[in-house]
Amino acid sequence: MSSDHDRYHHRRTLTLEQRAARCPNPAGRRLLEIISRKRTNLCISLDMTDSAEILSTARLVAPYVCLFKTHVDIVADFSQDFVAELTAIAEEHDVLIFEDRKFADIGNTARLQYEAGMYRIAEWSHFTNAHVVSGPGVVDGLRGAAERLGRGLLLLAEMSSAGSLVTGPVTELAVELAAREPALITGLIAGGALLPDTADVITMSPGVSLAGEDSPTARPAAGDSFGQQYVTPRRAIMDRGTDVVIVGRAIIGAADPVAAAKLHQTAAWQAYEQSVAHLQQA
Ligand code: 5BU
Repeated sequence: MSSDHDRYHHRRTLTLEQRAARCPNPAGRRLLEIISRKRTNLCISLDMTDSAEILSTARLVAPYVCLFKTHVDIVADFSQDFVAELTAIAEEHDVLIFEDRKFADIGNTARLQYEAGMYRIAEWSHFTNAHVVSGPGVVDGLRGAAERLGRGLLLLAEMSSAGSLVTGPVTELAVELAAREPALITGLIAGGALLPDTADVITMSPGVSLAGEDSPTARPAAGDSFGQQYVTPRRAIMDRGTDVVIVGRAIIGAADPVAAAKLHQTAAWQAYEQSVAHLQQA
């Protein structure tokens, strides 16, 4: 546990509501407002390959989440109608959309992948993310559409998978770029907060499940057969200072996804409230 505290900024000096008021990125501000209003810092990862299934699950879990995370390139019957329907559900339930595209090419190619092709991600996704392995140019490629449309960019600073090489200088570059330009780079994808909360950078963490490795009921160590590693919402939020937990199969793969969404929402929100309790007393 002490290594979590050494690595991550787990101690909060601001509530998420206070951070909304000062957030320099329009999508980030909206997200922090939604989180505070709906009392949910849970992002659902809608990793299904059938559009009807994604839409029906999105409808069911929408009241309990702040963000729908998509991988549109796995949708077998992708269409702009699908996107329009997902957007309508999101608007009705006060949810934003995050296409987990993980751009990783040179800036000009990333720009085309973001704006063009059959997906036209920039047009509908409030957030998208990028690796910085190719250098800072990828951010400049995404900048034009992001600034024009008020989108938020998230940089990958850490990954949840075993043996990840998103470490060392890659992590450092992502953190440096986010710290320098929070009006464009709304956040970091990481196991926990790599910057203090006054940096106006939102941290989102995948690899979260109530059956995470620190759960008393996890037997044996939680994960999947492809190297995914899980921690509980409590560890990600309280010990590692993350803001938003990203949960996929622990909800969409559950026998009752609505019940699982409620359980994850409650656990994540309670952990957040506990992590700011000292501020409200002060
Ligand atoms: P899961 O079903 O909760 O394991 O899904 C996790 C989701 O988060 C899935 O869509 C991944 O692509 C995504 N993810 C991740 O698991 N780990 C990472 O480091 C990053 C993204 Br970045």
